[in-house]
Amino acid sequence: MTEIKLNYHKAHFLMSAPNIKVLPEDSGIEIAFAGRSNAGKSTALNALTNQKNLARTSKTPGRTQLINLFEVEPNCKLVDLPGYGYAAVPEQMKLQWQKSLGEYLQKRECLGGVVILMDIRHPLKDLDQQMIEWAVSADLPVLLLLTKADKLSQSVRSKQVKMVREAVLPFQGDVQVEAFSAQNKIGIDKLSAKLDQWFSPVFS
Ligand SMILES: Nc1nc2c(ncn2[C@@H]2O[C@H](COP(=O)(O)OP(=O)(O)O)[C@@H](O)[C@H]2O)c(=O)[nH]1
Ligand SMILES: [Mg+2]
Repeated sequence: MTEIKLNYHKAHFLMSAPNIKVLPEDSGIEIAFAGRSNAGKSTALNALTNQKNLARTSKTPGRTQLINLFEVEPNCKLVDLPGYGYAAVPEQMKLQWQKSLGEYLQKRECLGGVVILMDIRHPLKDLDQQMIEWAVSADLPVLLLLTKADKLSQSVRSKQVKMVREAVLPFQGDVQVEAFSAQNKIGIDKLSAKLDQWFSPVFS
C-alpha cells in the first residue's frame, strides 16, 4: 500500500448537514468521528487540525445537533457526528438519532473508518458499545480514543487502556485502542497515522 502523510492542519469546514439524508455525494473517503456528548470530540478535531475553532468546543454538551463535514484534501473528509447520550435530549429524539447513526454506518459506501471517542474515566457505555457493534458489523475499522488521558496518572492510564483493549476483544473487529489528550498532546500522532492509513486508497 502507498504510504501517504496528509497535512491535517489544512483541513477546512465544508458544510453542515441536518441529517444523513442530505450528505454530499457518497464518494471519496469519509472518516466519521463519534462519541457521547462531552467526550472531547470537538477538542480532538481541533487538536488534530491545530485549529482553535474548527469544530466548536462547548462546555454545554449536546448543543451540536448538525453533522459537520471538513475537507482535508479533495476526496478526504472528516465527519463530526452529533454526540449521543446527552441526558437533556428528549427520548424520542435520541432514538431517532441512534437510528440514523446506525443507518449511516451501515449504508454510507465512502465510509473508511470510525473514530470513537470515550472519556478514559468512563469508557464503554451502552451507546459506545452499540457504536462499536455497528461499525464492526459493517466491516469498518475502528479507532477508540480514550480522551482526557491527562486527567489520570501514567499508571492508572495504562491500566485503563489495557482494560479497554481486553474489553473490546469480543467484538472481533479491527479495533485499535489508544489513550488521547488534546491538552497534553497524547495520541495525536496515532490518530493521524490511522487516518493516513484509512485515506490511502484515495491516492492509490
Ligand atoms: N483535561 C482535558 N479536558 C478535555 C480534553 N478534551 C476535551 N476536554 C474538555 O471536555 C469538555 C468537552 O469537550 P468537547 O470537545 O466540547 O466535547 P464534545 O461534546 O465531545 O465535542 C470541554 O470542557 C473540554 O475542554 C482533554 O484532552 N483534556
Ligand atoms: Mg462537540
